[in-house]
Amino acid sequence: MKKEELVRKAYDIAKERYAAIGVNVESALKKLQDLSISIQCWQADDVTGFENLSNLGGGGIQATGNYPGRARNVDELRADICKVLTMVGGKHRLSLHEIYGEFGDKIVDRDEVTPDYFKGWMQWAKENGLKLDFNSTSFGHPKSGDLTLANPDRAIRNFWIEHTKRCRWISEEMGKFQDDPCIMNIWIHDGMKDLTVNRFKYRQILENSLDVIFAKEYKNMKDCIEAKLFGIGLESYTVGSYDFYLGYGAKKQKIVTLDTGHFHLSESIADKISSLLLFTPEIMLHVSRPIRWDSDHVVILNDDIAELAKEIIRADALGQVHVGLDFFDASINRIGAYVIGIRATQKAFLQALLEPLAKLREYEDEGRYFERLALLEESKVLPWNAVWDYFCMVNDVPVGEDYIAKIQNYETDVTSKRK
Ligand code: RNT
Ligand code: ZN
Repeated sequence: MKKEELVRKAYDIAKERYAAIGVNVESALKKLQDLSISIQCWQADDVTGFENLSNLGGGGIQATGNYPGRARNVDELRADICKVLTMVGGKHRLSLHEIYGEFGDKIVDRDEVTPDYFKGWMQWAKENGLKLDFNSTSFGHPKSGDLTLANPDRAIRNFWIEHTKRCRWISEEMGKFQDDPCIMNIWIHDGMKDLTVNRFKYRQILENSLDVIFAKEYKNMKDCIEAKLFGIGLESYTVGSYDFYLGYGAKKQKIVTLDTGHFHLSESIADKISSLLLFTPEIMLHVSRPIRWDSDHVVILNDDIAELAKEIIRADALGQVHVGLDFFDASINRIGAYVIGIRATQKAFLQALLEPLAKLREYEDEGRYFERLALLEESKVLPWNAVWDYFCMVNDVPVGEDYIAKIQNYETDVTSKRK
């Protein structure tokens, strides 16, 4: 039997099987089709960017590995993203950092950046059916140091305030251009390596800096603030901790970004969804895979992401959650890393969308906890994979492991030639 026929047959059977437990497969597929994932541009080049500033230092993030073929310029990055898009179904977004502007040979410092450097990106995104999201960049710069927006030194602080304001302006222009809000994330590494006694002071400064940055209201962009547990070299104290940003977000109605690598490893990020939704306007996700620490491994379909997707669906919150990715593995084929991570995220949402929720809720309401656990357990092995294959087939992207060969070919023809 031809693969296409097999996929279709398995899908038909799966559909019936799901219908029997009250799950509408077609409506699940429709929702998956509409799920736009914000793809991180920085997996393509190991978070290097295209600035012409010489001294890159500070900031507590780092890609590990030196697999050949990273994108070295805007054109290569775009080509790589286009390749990735041929292997994942659905319409997606691209998340850019400020350091990915089209600066050419110019030296454009971070407090000088304007929307002009992103006009080309906007046009390209439009032509390729992508929407753009944005990030300010406070790491990897001579002025990064240990403190940026929380720096008591007024000159350094103002430099970063100016940078972040300009990033909001760029985001606004992107949002306007694409007629869809650009989601702008602010993550800063500010912290200290060792025992810190002025914790209160730096947090107060950060609050003030954010207030100044957010003073201007925009219509076509949305602000997100991302907390972190610690950074490399900044292990003892993080100014922008989760308590800090959750408090700020709840008070000032800003979106809190949940990076799945930014919490204690036994903490459930899934459990945070239903709390945040009560007190902050929306949620931004940075889906990542921490191994022992915030290692930013490629996302795979594991329990953490499966639970996270389920909590979003159970809270009926797809409309309020922006699903972004944040992993960067420089030790394997980077196109492959993207495709694995995006598809894993989609699989997690598909599983969640196929959960027999009505029945599970009924059991819970009636206090039938054995039945609830049994159905949760059995639904793990319902034929969701047949629905997944079908999704890929109708989206005209590789079914199953068929993408491996495509990525190998791209490596032979393109990325391996980048020296
Ligand atoms: C760092 C944060 C942040 C970055 C990107 C590149 O720990 O997760 O989101 O990974 O902005
Ligand atoms: Zn992140």
